[in-house]
Amino acid sequence: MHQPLNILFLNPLSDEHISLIQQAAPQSVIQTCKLKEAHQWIDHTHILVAWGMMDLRPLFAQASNLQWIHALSAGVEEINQGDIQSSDILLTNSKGIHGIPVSEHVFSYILAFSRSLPQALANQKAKVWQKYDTNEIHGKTLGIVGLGSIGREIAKKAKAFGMKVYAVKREESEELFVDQLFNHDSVDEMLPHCDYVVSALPLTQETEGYFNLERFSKMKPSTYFINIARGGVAVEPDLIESLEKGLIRGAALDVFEIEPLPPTSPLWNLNNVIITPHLGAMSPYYLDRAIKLFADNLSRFINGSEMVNIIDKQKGY
Ligand code: OXD
Repeated sequence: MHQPLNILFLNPLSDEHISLIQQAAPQSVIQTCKLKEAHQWIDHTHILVAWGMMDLRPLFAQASNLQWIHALSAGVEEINQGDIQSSDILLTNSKGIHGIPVSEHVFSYILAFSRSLPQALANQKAKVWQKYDTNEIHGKTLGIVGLGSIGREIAKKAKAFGMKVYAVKREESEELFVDQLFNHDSVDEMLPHCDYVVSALPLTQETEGYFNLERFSKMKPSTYFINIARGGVAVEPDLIESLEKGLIRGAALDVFEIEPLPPTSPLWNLNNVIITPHLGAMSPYYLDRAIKLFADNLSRFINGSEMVNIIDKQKGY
């Protein structure tokens, strides 16, 4: 490929990031801008790098040279819509770089519940010195629904804590850190045994509403539900009802059907819920990892070798 390759980034880049990309593609011209400014550059753009929650459809009619869209996130559900979904433009994501921060985030929730940290913080605020219930996660059962790179990192850490690990995965595989594998047909056999259930599923047509009242009813009244995937994999009114009726003990939620979570949501007022604003994957090292992955795929794109993280746009992951 000899003509300049125009790469448009809808995110700022450091000098180190730019030089990493230029090492992979010395003939590239890199432009960064905000989504609302992208129309100025899009008609000359060959590769567009964006976030999965950006709706790029308004740009698409002008994107006559576009060959590849890369998402800096794992989720691509906003990008993968309408004409973009039906086009033959390549779509890739940043799967594989989330395991460390998301698994640490999950364990911050699990340990917080187990050691009653929400209670500790409430007491501290009120200057109350009073003992409260504490527990151990050693020997408890963790059910991970969706065993990709994030799920596997959660499983590995769970084993280090001495937990029993169950996981739901579409296909059979040899798993080092999982005691028992289930599939989507047998998930309901797993749920009654879990002390913690972590949702790590991508949001697709098949997984939308996966955790509904029926599934929450299968869990124990002492189970904590954790969602670090996408809000849409759980039916939020069903989750709220399960929390209010005590079908489950609590929930830790990083993702919601509507984000930001509206102030009117009953979830804000439930004292058995921990809410974080969709930052499970965030860390000071996120962009470095994402750019490294992109630069590696860019060399593959230029050399015509097999690229990684290509999204099947019909399946959505
Ligand atoms: C992602 C996320 O999709 O962090 O990357 O939610």
